Amino acid sequence: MRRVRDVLVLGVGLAAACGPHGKPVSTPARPEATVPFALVPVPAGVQTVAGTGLEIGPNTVVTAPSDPAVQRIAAGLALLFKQGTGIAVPVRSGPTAVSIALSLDPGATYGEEGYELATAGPNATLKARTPAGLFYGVQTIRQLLPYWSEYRAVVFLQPKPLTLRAVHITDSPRYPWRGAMLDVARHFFGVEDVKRFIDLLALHKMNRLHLHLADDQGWRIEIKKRPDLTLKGGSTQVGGGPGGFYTQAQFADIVSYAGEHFITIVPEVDMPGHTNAALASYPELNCSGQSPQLFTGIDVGFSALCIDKDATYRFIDDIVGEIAAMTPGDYFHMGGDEVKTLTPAQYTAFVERVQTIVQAHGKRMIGWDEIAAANLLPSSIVQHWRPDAARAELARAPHLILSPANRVYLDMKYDAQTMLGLNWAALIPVQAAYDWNPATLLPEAPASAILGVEAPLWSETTATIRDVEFLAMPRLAAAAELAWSPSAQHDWASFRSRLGAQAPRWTALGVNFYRAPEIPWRAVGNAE
Ligand code: TNX
Repeated sequence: MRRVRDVLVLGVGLAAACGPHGKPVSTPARPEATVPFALVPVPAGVQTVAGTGLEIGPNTVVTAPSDPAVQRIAAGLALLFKQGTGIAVPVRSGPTAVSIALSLDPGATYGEEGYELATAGPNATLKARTPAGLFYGVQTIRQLLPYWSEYRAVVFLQPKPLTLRAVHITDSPRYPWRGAMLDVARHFFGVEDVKRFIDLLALHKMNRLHLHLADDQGWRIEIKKRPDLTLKGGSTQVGGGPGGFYTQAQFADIVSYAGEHFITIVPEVDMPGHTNAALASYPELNCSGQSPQLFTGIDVGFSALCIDKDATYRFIDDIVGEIAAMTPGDYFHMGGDEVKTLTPAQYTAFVERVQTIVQAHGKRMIGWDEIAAANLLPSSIVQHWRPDAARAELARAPHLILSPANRVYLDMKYDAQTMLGLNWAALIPVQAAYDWNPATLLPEAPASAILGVEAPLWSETTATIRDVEFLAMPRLAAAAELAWSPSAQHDWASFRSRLGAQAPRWTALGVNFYRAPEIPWRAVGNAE
């Protein structure tokens, strides 16, 4: 897949001899399955517009204000033009006669992350309140361009002219939290794999990547004060492979790549359970003072930090401190799930103590929904995952991320025949992943508490990023649409048609997606 710098923006340009100005011809209440373009997630407002669209040609210019973040997006757009056409499209900061103009309008009425895109011509405009909004507008442009422009060597293939369809879109997200989680602990995925996953999130306007950095089978992030965590605890994985870990420099690379895609990294170190790798690395974290063996199976619930020892809280302070310093985002995820070795009172006391440590390092604490039993700070966030979690507790949570395991766990099998994946929560075909409403999932919880949707991918059964893609795609796109698109646009018939139209692009990008039988996948040869 093309990397960020190449894909920040796929652009719009305009040849001098572009067709007549388009006029809006319809304002459908919801996009029809037959619309000539297929966007996922569907924008909040789309007008189809008459006209031939904008052809990228020798006169095409990108204009953008001098704000460095916007210039970077504009340069990415220009680069993509070059890759799709061979034409070196210049970026200028002033107005020009023939252009696609990126601009910031802090007073615009659409939200923080919204944008407005008009491509009817003769010039195209992309406006947003923030650089993030421009970035999302560019993702829309990318999906409007022909799929073949995603091929690396396309300029040598004598393609048809690169044309952007005529549309007028005003768009903004339904929720501020649009996330996915990748478990890099059960199987380790290197920096390039994580970047590839980030590319998929960005294409779907997602803005959070939660990394599950430690579990029984491995510790994946370098902590300078505790070198054995990675030397020993990082040395294996499920099935006994070599494991691995991110050095702090590599982690910084991931954080910065994510940031270029307007994605916040949410680091998780699961505790007090799911800690065998740490317990195996440092004997003093065990109540017995003795380390267990490294673990390469897939059982859960057997390990726990010794909650009565000061050494445990010094350890937590060290790792939260270093990880907080490495992550510009507001969050630290302390896990807190599936603890089978503590009484409820011991468990809540532990969560509250960790919460104080996280707060002292300037971060908001997140935890899996078991933490809802504790006294939480107003800033803390509960990640709902168990379909049968206590509703009254969840209703009291200060903030909620919705990850119901029977809907958005990307590691669940699609159906009984799926080779990869687990099935403890459900079999999740694409329609089940799509057809639920985040606003009504927890009727007891106030709407204002719902931050959004996150789709976790646990990696017990995924050994390579290709395996990850097989389980994530296309259900990641379903989660993205639930988190981005307004509920009034929610429509399975429309979604399955738009999803099917992504097949040629995903194929060009080399995405190992599952060709779910209920989706009308469009054949590559007959796409555009
Ligand atoms: C439950 S979800 C877990 C994980 C497993 C996952 C497998 C959660 C908070 N805990 O430890 O990997 O099931 O689906």
